[in-house]
Amino acid sequence: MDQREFSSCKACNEIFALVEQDKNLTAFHRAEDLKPCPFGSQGLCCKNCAMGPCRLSTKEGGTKRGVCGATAATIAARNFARMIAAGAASHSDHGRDIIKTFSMVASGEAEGSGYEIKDVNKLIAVAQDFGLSTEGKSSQDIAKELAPLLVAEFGQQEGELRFIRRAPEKRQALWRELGVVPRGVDREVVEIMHRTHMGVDQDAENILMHGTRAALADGWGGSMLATEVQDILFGTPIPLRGKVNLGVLRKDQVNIIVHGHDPLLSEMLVVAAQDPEMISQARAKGASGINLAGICCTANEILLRHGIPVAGNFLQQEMAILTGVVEIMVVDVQCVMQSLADLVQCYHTELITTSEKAKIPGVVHIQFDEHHALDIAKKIISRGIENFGKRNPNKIILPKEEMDLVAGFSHETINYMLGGTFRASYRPLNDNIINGRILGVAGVVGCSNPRVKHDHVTTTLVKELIKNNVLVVQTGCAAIACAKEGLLTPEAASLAGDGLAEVCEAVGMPPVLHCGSCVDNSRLLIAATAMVKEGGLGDDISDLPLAGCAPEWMSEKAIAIGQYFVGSGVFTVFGATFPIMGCEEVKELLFNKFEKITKGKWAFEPDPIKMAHLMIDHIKAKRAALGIEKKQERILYDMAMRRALEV
Ligand code: BF8
Repeated sequence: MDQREFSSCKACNEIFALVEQDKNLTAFHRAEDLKPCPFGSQGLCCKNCAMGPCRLSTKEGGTKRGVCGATAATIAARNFARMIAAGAASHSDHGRDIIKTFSMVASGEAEGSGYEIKDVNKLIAVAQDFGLSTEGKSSQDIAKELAPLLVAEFGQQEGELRFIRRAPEKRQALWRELGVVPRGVDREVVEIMHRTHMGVDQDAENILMHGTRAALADGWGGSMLATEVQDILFGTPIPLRGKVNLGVLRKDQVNIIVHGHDPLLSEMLVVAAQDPEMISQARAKGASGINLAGICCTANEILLRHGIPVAGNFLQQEMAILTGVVEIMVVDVQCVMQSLADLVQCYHTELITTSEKAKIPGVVHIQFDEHHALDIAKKIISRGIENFGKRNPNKIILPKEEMDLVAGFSHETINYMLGGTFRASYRPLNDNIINGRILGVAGVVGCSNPRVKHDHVTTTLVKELIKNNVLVVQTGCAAIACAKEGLLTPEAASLAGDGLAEVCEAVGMPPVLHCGSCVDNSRLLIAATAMVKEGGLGDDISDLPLAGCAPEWMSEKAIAIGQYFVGSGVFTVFGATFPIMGCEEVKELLFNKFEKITKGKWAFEPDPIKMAHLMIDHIKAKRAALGIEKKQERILYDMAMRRALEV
């Protein structure tokens, strides 16, 4: 394939135009060379015991059972559930690390480490959710009482997670009726691993119902805890301007890239990169300054809170090294390609791992320690400064592409943005949906995947949605894809349908709202709940004119997210590929039967325009069910009409 077909990102194409095609160069090239296994990709390969691996066939006369007798449905459901387990574990273990640091701050152990409580209001709100009285207590005292309760959520053996009570009452009742109210994520994930062990749960629906429970333990548990406590420690995002794409790297500065998911170290790198002493060290080496930029969700975290530029999304981690101007790439956990270790060998770039959970052979490891976070951040930046002079000028390919964006739409911000400072609420959003200016809301999230044209699927879909007056909320790498296309600017309202454009112009907001990293999909659950609670759009998340999708997904975390949205009553469409397509029975369960059970369901559609219209049709059906299918013209009431309203 022509390399230009790999991506619709202009910066990536600038690099492809200048590098030799080499089958090992990037994930794009390796994906061309390495075709997916036809059994595994359809969910039909079971390697859960040593009698196999067993590969079942969809073909007439092909193998229909594994050595133990397991059917395609059992195998596909087990594989799917294990993806949920891995995804939920990843988000939630990230959350646990954040809470470990919060506990340190609470106990006073963090003195001098650089961490503190930044959002006292959120601390109080979360403490109250946990039943603590906060009246007259200092934030330190509240944090001290709250910390052990937060830690206990992960390992809770019986009962219900606290944040479940944030969901609409009707949803909670349905979960209780179905027996899927989650306990601690540790327990739910362990139970998935048990159930999917050889010879345990062999009923596909039963396996997937437990998968739902574990996914809910992530969305309404581990991920939500991560988001809320990150906001407490680092501040709740508010809209700010930023820049995105490889053009944010600077030829005359020391470029430090943070990559991964955990903001604990990157928050301190933000502080260290602004330290006058570090800047003068950089100047002494001939650089004009220190330029911190991000890749993947760590990028989203520090973009949303500090406006730090984003160098790119998942498939741009290798591209960033290929620019030849990155002094250090510092990584923590998740979505870090092992190929980086080889790639940096050809450049002056130093790759540094920092988590004991995520080491790469042959790569420098500087262990992160919360107690000395700022010192470690400075040490890493000093190494970058030392590296600045080692660039090979012949290897520099620095694309000019960079784009402005607005990010930072937390649930709290949406409240103020649409409701105003004096009457913060979701009323104006609901009203604009009811009157038809906004058709509905779509969550467009997830990764980039070299099996499809990079960024193209996501951006084509989002343009079609906003053209049809669907307000788009985003997280993760999908948000970065749209940011690169300029869709996260207020000016993008010109691409929206008349109704959505009118609302965006009145408020000064983009038609596509960047709500954060992948763990921040929990913000979307809270926003959907706020819409229900505001009134006028039904009494459950499943009543809302709302749909979700991950057009270019690739990670197990995306499956966990998808399942907690489906389990929360949301119609959720995935593109690229779907891991159970070889099994009709599991397809029927996820694509149809789940709608009767959880009132949410999955769909698979790789074509972006068709995907957009599946979502739009769903939104229209929900509007019809609510009786708001027709756009209502604004009526100016005269006094007689007002009197008639009195009851
Ligand atoms: O957690 S969107 S590629 S970076 S998995 Fe990874 Fe996917 Fe990006 Fe963030 Ni989410």
